[in-house]
Amino acid sequence: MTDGVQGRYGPLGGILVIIPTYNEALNLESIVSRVRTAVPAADVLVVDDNSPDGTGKLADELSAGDGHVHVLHRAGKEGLGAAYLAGFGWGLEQGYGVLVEMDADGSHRPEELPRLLTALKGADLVLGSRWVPGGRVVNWPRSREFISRGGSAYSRIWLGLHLRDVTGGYRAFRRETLEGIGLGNIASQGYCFQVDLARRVVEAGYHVVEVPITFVERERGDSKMSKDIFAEAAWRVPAWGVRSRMGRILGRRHT
Ligand SMILES: Nc1nc2c(ncn2[C@@H]2O[C@H](COP(=O)(O)OP(=O)(O)OP(=O)(O)O)[C@@H](O)[C@H]2O)c(=O)[nH]1
Ligand SMILES: [Mg+2]
Repeated sequence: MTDGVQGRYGPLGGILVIIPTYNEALNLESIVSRVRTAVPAADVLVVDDNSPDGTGKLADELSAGDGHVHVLHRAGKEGLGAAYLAGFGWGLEQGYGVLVEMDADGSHRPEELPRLLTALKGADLVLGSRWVPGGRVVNWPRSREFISRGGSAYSRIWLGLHLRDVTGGYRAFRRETLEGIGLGNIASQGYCFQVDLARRVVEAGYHVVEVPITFVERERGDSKMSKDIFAEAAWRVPAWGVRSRMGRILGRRHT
């Protein structure tokens, strides 16, 4: 446990690793088997948005061969955020104590998951972080690193967050944290979804720990990054910042 929080955190409970997929047939088998090897006690939930490349069928085959692997099929592509919300809903309903976010493309190395889980023993949320000492990215052009660091800085400034990696998607939540922030009114999708969750967790007063990770650029399959995902972050983040500052000013007037 980390300093000052002894006794605050209960045991972790069952672990569910949620992997959203859209056209990840080239990556799925490898990532699932790496998770199962790295943390044999963890279950995996693949959330597939009816991928045209047959990822969903492949997920079913993996599930048929391993009782720790589950699949949630969704009718069509609705974005990363919607897929995670469906996965969180499923996992909370099934009673898991820890819900992990992980990309299917190998960028989030399952071998680092034990370190995230150890940190979660003394935290409400653990962020796998590229931008704390010890964290790094492999095979990223400088331009991509610039955009990612810039996105975190943008979110930090607008939202007053103290976190270094606000947009990353390798995370471990205690179930109480997800229940506490309420998932009902989240509409954000791509990077924005990750920023949205982080700011809600911080605003609710939960303890967040950043653990350094080595983020490896995808080797196979296509990125789902798009201009829309950037545009969404560009307007939503300032809107949250202004709203939360207004709320604080108005709240102070009443006290
Ligand atoms: N279910 C579902 N999964 C999605 C959707 N969009 C992206 N994903 C998955 O979310 C994860 C992250 O998407 P990526 O395309 O790797 O996005 P990224 O990591 O920002 O971009 P790259 O660095 O270029 O890989 C991957 O596992 C995708 O398959 C979606 O609409 N639905
Ligand atoms: Mg990726």
